[in-house]
Amino acid sequence: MGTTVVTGGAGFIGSNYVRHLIQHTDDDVIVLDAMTYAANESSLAGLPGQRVRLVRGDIADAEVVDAVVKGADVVVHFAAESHNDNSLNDPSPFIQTNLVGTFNLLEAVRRHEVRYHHISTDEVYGDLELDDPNRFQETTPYRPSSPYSASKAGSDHLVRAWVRSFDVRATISNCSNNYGPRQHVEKFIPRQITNVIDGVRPRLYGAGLNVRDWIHVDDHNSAVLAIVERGRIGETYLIGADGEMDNKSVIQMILRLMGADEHAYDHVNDRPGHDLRYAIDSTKLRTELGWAPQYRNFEEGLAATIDWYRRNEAWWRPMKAATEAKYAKTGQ
Ligand code: NAD
Ligand code: TDX
Repeated sequence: MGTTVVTGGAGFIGSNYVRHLIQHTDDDVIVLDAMTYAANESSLAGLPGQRVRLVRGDIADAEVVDAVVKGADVVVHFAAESHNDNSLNDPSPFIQTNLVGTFNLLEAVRRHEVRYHHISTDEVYGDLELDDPNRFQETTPYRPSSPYSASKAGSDHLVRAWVRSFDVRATISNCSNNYGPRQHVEKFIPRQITNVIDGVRPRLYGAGLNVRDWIHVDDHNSAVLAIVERGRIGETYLIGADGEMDNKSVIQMILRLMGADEHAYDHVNDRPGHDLRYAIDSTKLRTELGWAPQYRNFEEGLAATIDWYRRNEAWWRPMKAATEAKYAKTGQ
C-alpha cells in the first residue's frame, strides 16, 4: 500500500501493529509518537530501520501532523491518552490528545486526501448489566462514562462528521479490552502479573464483579489491517473475540498460572463511575470481512503473556515504581 503512518506506534497496541505490518505487508511505516510516559522505544527494537522510522511529535501540534501526513498513503490513528484512572485524576491531556489531536489528523488527511483509520474503544457505548442478553453493536447509542471514554466518543463523532461533510476516506473500529505483550504496567493484567513477580498481592477494584471482553492484541491488529485493506469507507466495525470474564476470575487465573495461591489478592478502593460490563458483538466484521480471532483460548493467551513479562523484565521494570506510586495516592 506504500507508506502507513502509525500514530502512537511506540505504545502498546500501536507497536504491535507496526510489527504486524512489517510481517504481513510490504508497507513502509512512519511512527508518529510524542513518547509520553506510556511509550517505550524498546517496543520498536529489532524492526528493520529501512522500513520503520520514528518521528517524535505531538498530534496536538497541527504543523507536525501536516508534515508527517503529507505524502503518506494511509494513517492508522492509535495515539491517545488511554488510561481511565489517569483521566479521573487529570482529564486535560485527554482533551488535547484525543480530541484536538484527532481534529488535526482529520484536517491533514482531508488536505492531502489520505486514507484514514480511526482506532476507538467499546467504552463509548457505556456499560451493560451483568444479565443483559444484548451485546454492543455498531448501532448501539453512545453513552460514555469517564473523561477518557467521553473524549474517545467525541473523536469518533469528529471522524463521522469529516466523512459526511468533507468526503474523507475513513473507517472506525471500536475494540474491547486488549491483552498481550508490551502493555503498560498501569493496566489491569500487566499490573497484576508484575505485582506477583515482585511478591506483591494483586489489587482488585471493589468487589471485582466487573466484566471485560478480552481480546489478544494480535487479533485486534489483524482485524484493523483487514478493515484498512477491505473495509467499506464511512463504516464502523466492532472488534471482539467473545472473551468475557469478570476481574476476580482474571486475577485468580493469573495467580494460578503463576503458581501462587488463587486467594492471595486484596480488594482496594473501587474506580469512581466504574463501568460494570462490556461485551462486543463482532458479527459485522466476521461476516463482511471474513475475520476470525486466532487466540480462542484466553487461558493460553494469558499464560503466554505471563511468560513474556517474566522474560522481559528490562522492558517494564523502569516504569513499575512510578506507576505504583501513582496508585498509592488513590489507595488503589
Ligand atoms: P498506550 O497508552 O499504550 O499508547 C498510546 C501511545 O500514544 C503512546 O506511545 C503515547 O506516547 C502516544 N501518544 C499519547 N499522546 C500523544 C500525542 N499527543 N501525540 C502523539 N503521540 C501520543 O495505548 P494503547 O493501549 O496502545 O491504545 C491505543 C489505542 O487503542 C488508543 O486509541 C485506545 O483508545 C485504543 N484502545 C485501547 C484498548 C486497550 O485495551 N488498550 C482497547 C480498545 C481501544
Ligand atoms: O489494579 C487494577 N485493578 C482492577 O481491578 C486495575 C488497573 C484495574 N482494575 C479493573 C478496572 C477494570 O474493570 O480491571 C478492569 C480493567 O482495567 P483497565 O486495564 O484499566 O482497563 P479498562 O478501564 O477496562 O480500559 C481498557 O479497555 C478499553 C483500556 O485501558 C482502554 O484504553 C480501552 O479503551
